[in-house]
Amino acid sequence: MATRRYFLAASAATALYSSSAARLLAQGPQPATLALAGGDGPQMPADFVGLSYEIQQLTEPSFFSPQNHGLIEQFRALSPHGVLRLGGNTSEFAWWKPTPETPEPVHPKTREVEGEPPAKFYPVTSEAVVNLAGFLKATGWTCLYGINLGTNTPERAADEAVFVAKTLGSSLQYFQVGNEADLYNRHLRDPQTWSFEAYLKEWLVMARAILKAVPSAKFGMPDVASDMSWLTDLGEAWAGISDPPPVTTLSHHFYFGGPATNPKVNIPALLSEVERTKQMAETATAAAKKVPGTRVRMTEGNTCYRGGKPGVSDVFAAALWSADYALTLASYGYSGVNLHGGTGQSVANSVGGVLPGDVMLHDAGETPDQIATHPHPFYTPVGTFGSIYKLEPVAYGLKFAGAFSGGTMLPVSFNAGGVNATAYASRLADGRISFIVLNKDAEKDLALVLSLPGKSGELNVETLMAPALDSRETGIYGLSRKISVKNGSASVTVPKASGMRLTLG
Ligand code: BDP
Repeated sequence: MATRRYFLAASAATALYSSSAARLLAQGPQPATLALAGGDGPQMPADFVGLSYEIQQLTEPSFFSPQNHGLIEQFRALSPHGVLRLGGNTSEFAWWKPTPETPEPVHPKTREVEGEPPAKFYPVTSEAVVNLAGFLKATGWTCLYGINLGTNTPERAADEAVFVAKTLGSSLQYFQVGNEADLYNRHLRDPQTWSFEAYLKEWLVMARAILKAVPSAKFGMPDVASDMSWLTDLGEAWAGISDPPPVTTLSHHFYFGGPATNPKVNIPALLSEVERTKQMAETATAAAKKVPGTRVRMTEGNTCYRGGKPGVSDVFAAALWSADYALTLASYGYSGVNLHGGTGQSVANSVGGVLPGDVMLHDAGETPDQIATHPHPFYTPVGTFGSIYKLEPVAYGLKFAGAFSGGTMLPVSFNAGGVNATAYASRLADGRISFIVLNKDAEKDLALVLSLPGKSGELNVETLMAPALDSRETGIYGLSRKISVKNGSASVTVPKASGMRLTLG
């Protein structure tokens, strides 16, 4: 069955190829050149690929559990060694309930603002953490575990950390204390006094309490929503902290735009975003140099905040974006990328109860049945349809980029000849050289000449494609067709709106 499905997929890809070849004759492919620029770039960790879920997902202990075979299968299909990050806006409303008898603590007051969860507190139980441990073992993934900083006490944080560390064992990479603290001025702290300095002070108290109880604990921080100056400030402050807790990761989030009603969140804009990503990566990697032993990870992000935008977040364009975004960050030396998602309910709760994308679809006249065909949230990498789980386009992009995991990024010299395309290369863990070309252009095919001085042989071809940029279907297809390298050069057409991976040998 699997073979037959694969065969059908591959022939669909060939058919797509021929139809784009016909269109290409009409317009003519645009010449482009690609070569290795020399030298080695950063190493891309084997566990670069990651997902991010709300901590509130743990209120359903059967979700991350060794019995949830469908979800385990999709995690493994996405990556054999991924990283599950648990956090999100809901992490500030979680309380640790180690036993059924543990009473609910008195919570501090929070303000109700648009886009943030209302003051509905919920317990995280030891049963959920035990199940999570089994889920991680079954997937081969590790975990970044988020602990409430917004409405917690150091004692409860330490208690939870002890149980989590003991239960997850080597599946726990580190603790993240606080989610998007740069936005606490909205609903959790006094806007007059809240600042990076105030955050660092609170964070140190929590981290030290955890460390005292779990001497092996490691941390990632500051997990900002968007204020990258907090990473710079952290880099500046680090040398002055006496006996700092062990931080392995500087983290930040990234959403291309939002919310769904924002007309600026559209496919052409998503596929031409480059500058902001690069600027953020430059700021973050410069800060990480000042905090010894750290790398940067983009721990939560996606195409469109407040749950994504139908027609942008849940279509093939999101796959080309995620592939490009992940490889850009790998080129900067990031340790990984975690795309946010989960169930519709947990993400709706994280943004105040409703997904703006649902309101949009309803206003556009879609029936509840039609709306239910979209993944919820719209940006989720793994769609949940009842008990069926499915990799969505944005996950295929991350998987496509993830093929370079474990290798060394190799700088390239790429002339795209006016086409909206990007290119990356890697020396894979097995030593083979592999290129990824992402043709994000809606109109132009790329006639690529790949220069491989002194090499001969054949290039294996794998494609990331779909019928159209706004198609809900996406696939990665290994083609039986090989491309020969003659006199150190190979020619291949990369059709518009598609990705291609070319691997030598
Ligand atoms: C982030 C939050 C996360 C939300 C997401 C969104 O950390 O909980 O689900 O935005 O708005 O800022 O979609």
